[in-house]
Amino acid sequence: MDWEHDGMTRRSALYYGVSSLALVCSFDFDKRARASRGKTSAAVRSQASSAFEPFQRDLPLPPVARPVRASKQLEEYVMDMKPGTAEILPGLETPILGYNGSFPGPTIRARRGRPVHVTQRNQSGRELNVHLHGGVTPPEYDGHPHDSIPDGAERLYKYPNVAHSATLWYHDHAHGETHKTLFAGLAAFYLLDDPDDKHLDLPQGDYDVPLMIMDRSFNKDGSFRYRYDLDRGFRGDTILVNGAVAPRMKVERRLYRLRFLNASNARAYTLKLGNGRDMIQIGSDGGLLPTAVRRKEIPMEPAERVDVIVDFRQFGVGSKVILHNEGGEPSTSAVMRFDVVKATGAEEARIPKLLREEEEIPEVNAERSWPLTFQGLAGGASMWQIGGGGFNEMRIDCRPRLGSTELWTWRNLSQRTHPMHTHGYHFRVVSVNGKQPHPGDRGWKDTVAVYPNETVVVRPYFDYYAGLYVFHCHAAEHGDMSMMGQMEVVA
Ligand SMILES: [Cu+2]
Repeated sequence: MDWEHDGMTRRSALYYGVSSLALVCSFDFDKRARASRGKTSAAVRSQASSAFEPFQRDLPLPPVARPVRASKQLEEYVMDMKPGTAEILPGLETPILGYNGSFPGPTIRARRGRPVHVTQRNQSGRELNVHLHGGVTPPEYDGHPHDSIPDGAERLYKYPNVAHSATLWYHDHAHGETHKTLFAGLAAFYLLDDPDDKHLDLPQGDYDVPLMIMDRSFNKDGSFRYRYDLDRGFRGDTILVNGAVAPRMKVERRLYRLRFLNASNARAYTLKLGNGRDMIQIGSDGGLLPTAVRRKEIPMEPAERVDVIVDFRQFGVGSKVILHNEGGEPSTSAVMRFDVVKATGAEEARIPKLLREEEEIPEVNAERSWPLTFQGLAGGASMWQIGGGGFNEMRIDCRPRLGSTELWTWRNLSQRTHPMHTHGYHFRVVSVNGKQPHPGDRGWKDTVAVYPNETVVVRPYFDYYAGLYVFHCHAAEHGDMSMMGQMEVVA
């Protein structure tokens, strides 16, 4: 497998300045993909429009990973990162790169207080690593971009599961390559539950549904079609949920917990249910909010998670309720549809008012300011920068003290949105342009949208592990080139 820039290598693309070029790339898993290059999804659409019609397929659920060994103290998994195929468009096989060759990858269901060990075997033909996004993980298992698994090798990742219950996900974080590997399919859920949440009576089992939202474009033979755009990041013309084109899902007239994850390279969504029906937000990146928040629209930048409860009892049997992406193009405005059917049993879940007590956190120990800029370079190339510099593995950008909190100011001096992500630690959003953040953003976060010309102040809490971690923009094309810094948390 390799990655093409239509004859232009990444290096020469950088030399000539990718910012002004829209490079057409094809994810070249086999000869058929290569032969069909040049055909866009638009062409496919005109020939097989039904494949792209929304609501033609039932929502698939990602497979659930089975541990190879499990005890009360530990669960152990073995996974292969390898090529596979996915049936996304009827009758066509889409080559993907996936955990166990599946797209999306297998969901790991973990329990707070019980560690999970995952042996990741790299059979992909390229260097990879694994980042548990939102995980509170010792640095040696966090997936630092320069800490990779060579092709043919394997690596044991140990996740202690010490933090609160939350919707996490894992994905590749190879240096400079995430925009390709994430796009190719290396993404999966990691749902961390906490037995102490049981008293909340949240919807469970079939009524607790992970929804991985992403955008793609396709070649005529069904292979993914990628277009490099350093400025805006990749924008596809087709929305997938759990790997199906804008699917439909039968829902009973009862409460559902929906766990939204934006696993797109760079596309943001504004989710709206029907003509603006209530979604009750109960969680964000770092788990449950202090109190539930009623929302009619939910903006989601890449890598953000939002957990909501939807009360489908407000709809009659036979209702078809569309989840829209407000502000999407015509082909990217439908995300999925809920088809309401009769409830099979009594409702056991409820919508709790109080979800989690707000913790006291230590005083602010230091303040830092990070301007976010698009910098022209000699030779006409450009790069995204944090604090006036691109990523340099030899440079440590800050050294916070373990056990402290700090105030970090993201100042976006560019015309694009940057979803800023910290590894290893969560933060609270203190202010957005000097104002209080939206109540849905007042829980623990690990990724926050910083819109153009906006100033967002966050307060990271360096609570668990000392060591070297990265922080970066999660628009994959921005983070790779090279909007990323390093922090070394010192004990
Ligand atoms: Cu960015």
